[in-house]
Amino acid sequence: MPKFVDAKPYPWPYNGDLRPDNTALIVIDMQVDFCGPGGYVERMGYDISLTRACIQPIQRMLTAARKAGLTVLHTREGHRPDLSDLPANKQWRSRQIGAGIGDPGPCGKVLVRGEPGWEIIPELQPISGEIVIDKPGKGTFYATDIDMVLRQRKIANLIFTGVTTDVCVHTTMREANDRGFECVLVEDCCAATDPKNHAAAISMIQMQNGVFGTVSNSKAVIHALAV
Ligand code: C5J
Repeated sequence: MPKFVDAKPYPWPYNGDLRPDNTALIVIDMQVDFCGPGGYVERMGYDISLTRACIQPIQRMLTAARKAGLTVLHTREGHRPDLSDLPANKQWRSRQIGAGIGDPGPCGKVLVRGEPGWEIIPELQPISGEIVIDKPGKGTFYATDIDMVLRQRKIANLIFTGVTTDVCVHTTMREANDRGFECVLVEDCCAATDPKNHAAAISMIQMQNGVFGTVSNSKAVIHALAV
């Protein structure tokens, strides 16, 4: 019996093959640096109440995904403590806006692995058995083993949540789509540093009858996982 999530522009997944063993929830970069006080995003001058708005919806999604037995993955953007994997232009740009990656701050060195700012926020801590992917870039498929992990588990469908909608979530969704994964972005479980960019990112997914996948909301996804 085919099973779909209500989504726009098309019900997801395209083929109705929605099962716990072929579907993963991915929670992108819900780290102190992106949604905590004194982290990277706040130091750049953005309002973290925007990036924090998706915490409760993600908590609900996590509860539903765990109950349904989905694979759950969490990602963390961050660099090696010696910064040997930090491109010079990325560091330069971050310094121009006052939040130099690798520089000390209230949450330790910005976006550096092992520092307090790099940790996943307490509200969304992974539990035993969940997969954590560390990535040096915006996309989760570049310089990581996520593709191998997903193929080993025979995952076909990916549910996207996290921050920021227009940067790491979008980049990862595009990468996954190019690799043949069937993607849905959960609108209220994602957030950006600028609501206009969040809306634009959603609109970009929905053009061309879902050029990178489709868009749903936590209520619809949770409902589909429960039936
Ligand atoms: C950004 C991210 N926005 N996680 N990273 O720099 O989206």
